[in-house]
Amino acid sequence: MIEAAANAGPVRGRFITFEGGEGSGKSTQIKILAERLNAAKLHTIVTREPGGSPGAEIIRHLVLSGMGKLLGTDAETLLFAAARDDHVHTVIKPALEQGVWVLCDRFADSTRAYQGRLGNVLPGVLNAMERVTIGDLKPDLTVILDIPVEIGMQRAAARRGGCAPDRFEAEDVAFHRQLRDAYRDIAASDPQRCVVIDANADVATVAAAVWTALRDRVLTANPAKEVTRA
Ligand code: Z5A
Repeated sequence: MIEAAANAGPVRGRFITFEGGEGSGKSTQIKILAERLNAAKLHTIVTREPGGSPGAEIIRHLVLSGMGKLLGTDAETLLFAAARDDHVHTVIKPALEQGVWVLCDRFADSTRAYQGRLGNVLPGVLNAMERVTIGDLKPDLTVILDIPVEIGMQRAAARRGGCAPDRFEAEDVAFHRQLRDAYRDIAASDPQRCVVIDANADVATVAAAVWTALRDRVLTANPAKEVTRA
């Protein structure tokens, strides 16, 4: 018994991803949730995709500048995958293994929505990339912030001020409508992992809904998991 306890690994941190359309409030809500978890003494880090590690941040710059688009959708998807591979292996997995909670602004569902649904990259290609980059790493919870496209775009434009839109912000309303549908479909296909939250409400109301989802689906529903090493 004592020997078993001595051999037990640390408790794995939890992996929570935030997804949604442009201006849906992911960054705002992640910050609030991280403060709340850290205040509750659950060591929490915030990260993002594309990016989150030094190598992946270089790729982020490349992709959001529009350079990736010039290479074609498949090659652009490979850039997102390369960024994710570095981020997962140098930041996310090490943190989880140390018991740290990881809140990530966008993850693999963004590739499914943007490159898969909107870019028509084949599911087989996306599956193969996921096998390499994330393996069996699955978020404990994915919060999908759902907002009418026009409101999300207005929020993003207001925040941008006079700055030029990036590669994806520059897409039209029809693109962003399809994106919203893609996220709803992802949520419907994996209801255990995903929760859709109405983001067309004030910040505090959305934060309360996020907290309720986390409490019900992660804090009380899943017992602590020990780190398993391959
Ligand atoms: N992408 C991809 O194609 N494939 C992939 O695999 C991955 C990503 C991982 C990254 O963009 C782009 O890369 C993204 C998809 C693509 N394209 N887009 N568009 P990014 O990281 O630069 O940006 P983003 O992820 O799209 O997020 P965002 O548009 O910057 O917004 P947000 O984080 O969801 O929202 P926010 O910054 O918290 O809020 C936006 C503004 O609204 C801000 O002024 C807030 O103060 C305000 N706000 C927030 N909440 C509220 C409420 N409740 N009421 C009123 N106002 C609010």
